[in-house]
Amino acid sequence: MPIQIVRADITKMKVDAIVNAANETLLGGGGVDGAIHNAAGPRLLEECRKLGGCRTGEAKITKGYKLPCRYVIHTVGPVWQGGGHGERELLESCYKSSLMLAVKYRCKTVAFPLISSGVYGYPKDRALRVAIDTISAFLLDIDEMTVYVVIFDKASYTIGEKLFSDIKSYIDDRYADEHYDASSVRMRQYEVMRDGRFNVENINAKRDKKADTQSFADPMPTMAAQSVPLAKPLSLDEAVKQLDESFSEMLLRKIDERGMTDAQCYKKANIDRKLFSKIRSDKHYRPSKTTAIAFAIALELPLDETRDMLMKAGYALSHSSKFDIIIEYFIERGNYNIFEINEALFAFDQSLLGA
Ligand code: AR6
Repeated sequence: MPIQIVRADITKMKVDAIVNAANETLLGGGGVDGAIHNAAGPRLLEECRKLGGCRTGEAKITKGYKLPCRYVIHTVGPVWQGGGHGERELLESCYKSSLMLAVKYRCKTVAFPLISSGVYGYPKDRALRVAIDTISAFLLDIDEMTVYVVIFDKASYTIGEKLFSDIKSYIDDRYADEHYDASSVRMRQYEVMRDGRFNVENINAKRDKKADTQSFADPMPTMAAQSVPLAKPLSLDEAVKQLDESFSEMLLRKIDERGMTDAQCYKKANIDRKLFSKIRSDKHYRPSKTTAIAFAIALELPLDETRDMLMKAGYALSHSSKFDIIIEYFIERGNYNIFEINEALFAFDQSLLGA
């Protein structure tokens, strides 16, 4: 997944480069800067002394010393002064300058803290938005790089924001239906089995062999049973033959119908090129649920088409899963920004979209 939001201590991350939220002297300080210097050992400071400082919005690179990463990219974020003093532009520039250095040093994996969002006072929700927007725009032109946005202290993070309280009440409303939904689906499944009609689970199991490694537990994986044509009992062989367009075929058809290029689609889906190629070249590829939804979002499919597409991969959306309800929330509002969706999923401790 090209961009991942993770909760971690950045000093522990085994990536090519971590980014330090430094100050203009580059001689260390508190917050993440202090933690990085502590973990790297005194030779980091020795190298920093030779750099002659760094201007706000710019970045410089050093080795990682005792850290598990190869490099530390030091950037200096703006001090928040209410938002009217070019803070956003300077913060964007921190991300861009750091990423340019990462490319120059052939880094494939880079981890950023939320620059300026601690001592420098940039509101965390806005700092996260700037991080995600800037990194995703940068990655449009770069393949094969994974960028981690590291959130350290979740308690203070965005959950109090309006968007999230809206989502919370949306979830609360939908959860009310949960028991009804789950039991009615189980009942339909039971009826299908009892009538001796073919068992979709067997077919799904057969296709599961091709599932990618990042599996995602679907709360009701057999819900696909509802829409399978059930005119007369079929043997398993016959049933398999009747499986119509596969996920991969549907995906490629929709990309064409929308006049998108493959790259536009997988980038918008936050999926890396390698995984996309696998799906493209294997007609029977069965993606994880998060991957399947990521493509539905990239294609801006309405809810019914999203459901169809998920069904092709053996999944459903249900009201007994917070994850599913959050996805529904965004699709219903026509908000197909995968990074915003991921921020919300992250805030609710759910798996993120993408690979
Ligand atoms: N891993 C990941 N994120 C962290 C960690 C960690 N170990 N520790 C803190 N954070 P800050 P700034 C988060 O204050 O606002 C220093 O003194 C933290 O929760 O480190 O850019 C410098 O020398 C917050 O979200 O950096 C400068 O003088 C984010 O990192 C000044 O602070 C950034 O918080 C820079 O202030």
